[in-house]
Amino acid sequence: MNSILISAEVRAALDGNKPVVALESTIISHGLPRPRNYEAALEFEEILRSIGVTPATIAILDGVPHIGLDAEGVKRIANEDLAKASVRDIPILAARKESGATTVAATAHIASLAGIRVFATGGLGGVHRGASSTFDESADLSTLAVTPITVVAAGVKSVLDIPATLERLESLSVPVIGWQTKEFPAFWLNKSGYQLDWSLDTVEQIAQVMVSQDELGHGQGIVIANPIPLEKQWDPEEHDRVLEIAFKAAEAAGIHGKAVTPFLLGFIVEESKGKSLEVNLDLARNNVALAGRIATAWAAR
Ligand code: PSU
Ligand code: MN
Repeated sequence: MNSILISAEVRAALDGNKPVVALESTIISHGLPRPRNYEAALEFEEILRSIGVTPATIAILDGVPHIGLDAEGVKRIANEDLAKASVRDIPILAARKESGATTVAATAHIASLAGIRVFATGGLGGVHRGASSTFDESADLSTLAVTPITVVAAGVKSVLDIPATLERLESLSVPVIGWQTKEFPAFWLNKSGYQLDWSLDTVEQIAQVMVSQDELGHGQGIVIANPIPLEKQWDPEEHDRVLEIAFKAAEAAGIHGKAVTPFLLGFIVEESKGKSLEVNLDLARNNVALAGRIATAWAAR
């Protein structure tokens, strides 16, 4: 494929049937503040390398979708003001030779074009509150309906409509499997109050479901819902307090559409005096580590 640049490291791992985990760049460029975002990008990659898994951080640089970034590429996604790119933006950025940080949807799509089967993120995009009138639903959901990749996420942020997101994943035939739990997590919080149909306890079982889905599914993805450990979650009362004022601030500032998520995240980090950021980093590390283990089980089967 000439239109995609796969790094030598990722190419070698894929050709050798070694474990590979895709990582998104929007979480780095829009989801985490500088300079922690740069440290986090390096740290997520290091977590994978330390367990023998090849990281494949994905971004569009000067029109070329990159799978696996060099040191310069990681610096660019952390420090440049990149556009947030979803699936529909990829061909346009390519034609215009522009750069973009890939969302879960765009990362999953590009990763799967290269045959990568496991992907770690923080939280999945989902159905926004008020979507029944705004129709604001992340393309992460519709993309997972047609993209055979296993995404490890700590659920969706509680700024979204969690039950509506779960309903949409059901409509789209995307299985949501709790990692050692039957309760869907709420990103910063270990529990959301919403139950799942399925829970798995070992990475080998997840790899086996991936095999079965390849045989019996129609090319959709799988969501592995991985709660942040209870002792590391954000204090639920503080969480509720900060979210309430974050929504009011977004409304007062007239923020709409795809600007809402980055605005709320930034506001919440400030209002929580950095606590939400620490929790965000912890849950992302937790997801990267589990994704690494799933990719290892997948490569070994
Ligand atoms: N959740 C986070 N941090 C993020 C995002 C989600 O905790 O940065 C990003 C992801 O890249 C996700 C995107 O794919 O937001 C969803 O945005 P939208 O709702 O505009 O599709
Ligand atoms: Mn949207």
